[in-house]
Amino acid sequence: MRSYAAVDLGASSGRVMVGRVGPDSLELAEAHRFANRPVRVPEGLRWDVLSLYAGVLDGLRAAGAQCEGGLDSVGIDSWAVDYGLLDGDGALLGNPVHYRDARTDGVAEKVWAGVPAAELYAATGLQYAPFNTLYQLVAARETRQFAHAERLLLIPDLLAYWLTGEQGTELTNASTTQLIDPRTRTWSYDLAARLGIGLELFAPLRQPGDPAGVLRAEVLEETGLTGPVPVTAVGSHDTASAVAAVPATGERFAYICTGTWSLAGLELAAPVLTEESRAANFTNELGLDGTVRYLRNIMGLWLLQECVRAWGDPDLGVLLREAAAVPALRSVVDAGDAVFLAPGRMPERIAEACRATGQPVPGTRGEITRCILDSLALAHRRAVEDAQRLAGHPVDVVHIVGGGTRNALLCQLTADACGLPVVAGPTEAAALGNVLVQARAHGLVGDRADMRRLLARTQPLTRYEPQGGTERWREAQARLATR
Ligand code: ADP
Ligand code: LRH
Repeated sequence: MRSYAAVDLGASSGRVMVGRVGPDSLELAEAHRFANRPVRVPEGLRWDVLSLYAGVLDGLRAAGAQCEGGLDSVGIDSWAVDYGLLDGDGALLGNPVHYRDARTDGVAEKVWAGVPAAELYAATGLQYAPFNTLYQLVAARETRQFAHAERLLLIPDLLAYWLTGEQGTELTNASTTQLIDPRTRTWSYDLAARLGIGLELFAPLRQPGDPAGVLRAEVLEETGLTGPVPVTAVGSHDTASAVAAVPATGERFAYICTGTWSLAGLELAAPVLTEESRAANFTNELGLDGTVRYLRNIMGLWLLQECVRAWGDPDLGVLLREAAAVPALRSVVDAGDAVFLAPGRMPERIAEACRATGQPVPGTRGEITRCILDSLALAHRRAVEDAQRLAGHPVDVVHIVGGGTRNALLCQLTADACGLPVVAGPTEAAALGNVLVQARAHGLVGDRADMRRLLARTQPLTRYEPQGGTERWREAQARLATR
């Protein structure tokens, strides 16, 4: 048995998990979980990256205490696109900007005036999202802070740098910058040159499984770990790690990674770069072993998180029971719509969207929660259908992984909406994908299919069969289409 620590930072919480892997066994235990609370300062919305790093150190200490034989390696994954800037001495220049910050408002239109959106898609395969790193960089480059920057490290790479002193840019997360060509799986040099983005800002690319240094002496001292403890590059984009841990037993599957976001789509061998795919806003992010994560971003449980915050944190279980008692599909909103991206006033914004589409306006907490869950299931259905059509890749089953697997109503609604069986689990998929890539780098597991077989054998999974009513979902979809 070997022990691996997986640092997994989601937009709503961070955790350090311990994975114990043997030739035919895989166990995951939580060492430490901490809140990820962004902070609004006068200049905008920022990640509290020092508090996250403190959570990582606390987590590594707790992980070490759980493993008598010590940790065999550490891997780090987090949400995508965001970064820290370093000066020439390697010091962080300010708190990383949150991808929901308003600084990218209107930036895409300026970029498209120089490089049309169709050319950007052909070169990078990335869906339009205002927060893609490319647009963030264009928004940032006139600032004084940027003028002092000599290095850009994506969030997991920044934490790995603080832990080890070594710098790199892990590929799966680099693919979310919109500066990578998904065919060559390296930088899109022409595009960067046309946009005046200096690629020397980025540290050299790393592949999942590459060594990424060892914990520094001060880190060992602070965490009580005994060295040397290697850090291994994993699919450092949390969605790459989560997709690696989809426990599929064949090729004909779709996945939905549910957490703050719902990321719904397919694992493909090659990118889909057609104009139709661009119009449908599908992205081609890079996964393990030459795979492409062909998916659409859906606002996800963020919609509910923001309502819960507005309502003063009521119990989630109670809300979900209330929602289950509300009649289905009374009102739905477009859960893919970027109008829901920014924080604040979420119950009101959902009510406004229902009013604008001539549907009953949900009033109670239960009704609003139901509207969110119906809307998410509907968006899941659209993404799964569109992905199959656009990629010519039919599926027989939908796998749901991530925090949303704990929401049985959402899983059942998704099965009903898609008209397909849903297999829900694992909940901590990103951490498991992180652990398995470390184990694979150390020769403990074989290829991706072996990883998935091990997951299917060892992890608790729940199956939801569709219970009919597909026609009602089609009708609800039509309500939004005729807006
Ligand atoms: P992220 O990694 O983006 O921070 P997670 O995968 O941790 O997100 O998922 C968080 C979501 O999981 C929450 O927003 C919540 O809706 C859902 N969730 C967490 N616990 C429960 C629970 N006990 N019952 C139902 N849903 C839950
Ligand atoms: C999910 C995620 C998603 C990105 C978003 C910024 O945590 O990494 O894949 O699109 O955050």
